[in-house]
Amino acid sequence: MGNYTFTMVKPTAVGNGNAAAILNAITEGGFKIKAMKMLRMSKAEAMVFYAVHKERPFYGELTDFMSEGPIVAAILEKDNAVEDYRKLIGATNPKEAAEGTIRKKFATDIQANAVHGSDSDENATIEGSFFFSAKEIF
Ligand code: FUP
Repeated sequence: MGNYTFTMVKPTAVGNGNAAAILNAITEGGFKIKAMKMLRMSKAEAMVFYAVHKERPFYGELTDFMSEGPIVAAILEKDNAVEDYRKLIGATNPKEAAEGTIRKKFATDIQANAVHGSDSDENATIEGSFFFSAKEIF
């Protein structure tokens, strides 16, 4: 069990002014912020980040969406971080997300689902390194 996960507050949630409320829910959920930045991904960067989904029918739309405005990227620390964070955010489709989860509260649909959360320790490391250099992680 790893102690780190990686998250992004997605463009719609940032655009709706919900980034601070989401970060508050994350820290209230027991996660420490080890690294954080606001940036806009290029389409090319989004295509690299989501390369695991390149055969999926939603790949084009997803990478357009993720590059249409700024995101907040962060590395989070907690015991059992990956699993606990996925519990805090809820199911990918907000219609299936449990009451009280971040996606239930802030997501509009399966694409604009408010936040990303890594699905494994290995991907948490890969995704964190995509956005942060060693001197940006505390
Ligand atoms: P999650 O790990 O919960 O973020 O979900 P997935 O890895 O299954 O999906 C990655 C992203 O693809 C989701 F955040 C939203 C997007 N997606 C769609 O846009 N349509 C779909 O049908 C499924 C996922």
